[in-house]
Amino acid sequence: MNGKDKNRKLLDGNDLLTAAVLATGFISVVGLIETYRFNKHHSNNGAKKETIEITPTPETKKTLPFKDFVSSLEDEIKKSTKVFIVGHNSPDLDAIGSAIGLHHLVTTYGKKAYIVVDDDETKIEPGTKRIIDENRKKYKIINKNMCKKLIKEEDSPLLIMTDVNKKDMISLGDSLESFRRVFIIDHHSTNEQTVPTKHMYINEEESSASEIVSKVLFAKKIKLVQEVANSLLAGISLDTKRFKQNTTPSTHDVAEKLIAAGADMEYVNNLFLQDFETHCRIQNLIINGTIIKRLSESLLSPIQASFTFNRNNPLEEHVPEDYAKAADQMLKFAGVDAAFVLGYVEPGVIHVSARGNKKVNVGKIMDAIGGGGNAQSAGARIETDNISEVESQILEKAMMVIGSDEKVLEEPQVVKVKQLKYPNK
Ligand SMILES: [Mn+2]
Repeated sequence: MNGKDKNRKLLDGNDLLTAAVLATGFISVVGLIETYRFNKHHSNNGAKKETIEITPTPETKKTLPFKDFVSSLEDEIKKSTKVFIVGHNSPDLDAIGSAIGLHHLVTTYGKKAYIVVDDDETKIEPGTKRIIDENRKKYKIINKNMCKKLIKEEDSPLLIMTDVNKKDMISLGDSLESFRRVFIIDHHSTNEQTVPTKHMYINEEESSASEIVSKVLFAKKIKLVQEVANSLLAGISLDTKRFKQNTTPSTHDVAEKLIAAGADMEYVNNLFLQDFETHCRIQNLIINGTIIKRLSESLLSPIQASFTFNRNNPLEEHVPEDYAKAADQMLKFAGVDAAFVLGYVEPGVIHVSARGNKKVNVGKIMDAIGGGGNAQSAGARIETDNISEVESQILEKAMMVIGSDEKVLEEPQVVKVKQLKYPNK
């Protein structure tokens, strides 16, 4: 190993890569520093079984036992007239699903609740967008400006953060002092960006924020309505990759109760259908500009990487999620050990999504061009007008990183992907 083998930087979670990473469900592995963990899952009936082991961290990073959290949340809701609920930026089904569940909780106590979503809605995932559109009126989904106006009229509003615990990942990060209290419900690890509050329930053993909120509603024996049950089930489905990972017996128990309360599995499944337009956009990107380059010659097998950008229309802009999805797809092909997809997200700003298998540490490669991430999933954001130059840079760094223990070829061998020709009228 050579001197370039320095420690990789961890992303702090507020850049575009995070948005892309969030969209592809990799949040748990990027830039999150684990500081403490629960010993055991809490039990649903509130029996105080768990012992919480916490490394010396500030007082405010302590998470409350579930039962204590629920009763303090209940007390504070009762004292409030307006409660605001916010999930992470670039909301997904878990952020919005758990927020709708919390809205239902608050209104059950006869209080007003608002869900704050301040994102460009054209960039929100279609399933999440559908839930927002269908529930906007009844569940009072408002933007940050509207929220600020409402806060002004209020003496002591309450804020509940869900599916997020960090200040730089919410739209209200700069308005926290306007709230009397901040509550946090989350299943992600904490770090120095975590909002300091005594009122937090963070359990990384839970599948999702929606699972936690469901347990709060069940603990309070609150009757659900169909759209609440649907939204919560959608959140759990997303974060468990449809019950394929991160599930515990209690996750299935909660899902069963949500279905009994009226959740419609077919409705939830439909939220995951891939949007045809998105599919075409991503295939178009891949078809119009993918080349496969051999990076090194190994005795057993060569290492190859795919490089994708729209070579027919290099200035074309996409949302970062498109690049992330394209890179995920390219890595599924035999003979592709690393995939780099790049393109503009706005004029003069290029986003790179990188994915690697065990042979290629794309985190190191992205680090070398000023980005970051982990070994198998990383990215970068570069201000430039020269996309070909970025591609050459990545190629050069990739060969350097791989070449540290491989014999590097003088000239990379290029395999061109045949372009499809559509008849022009
Ligand atoms: Mn989540």
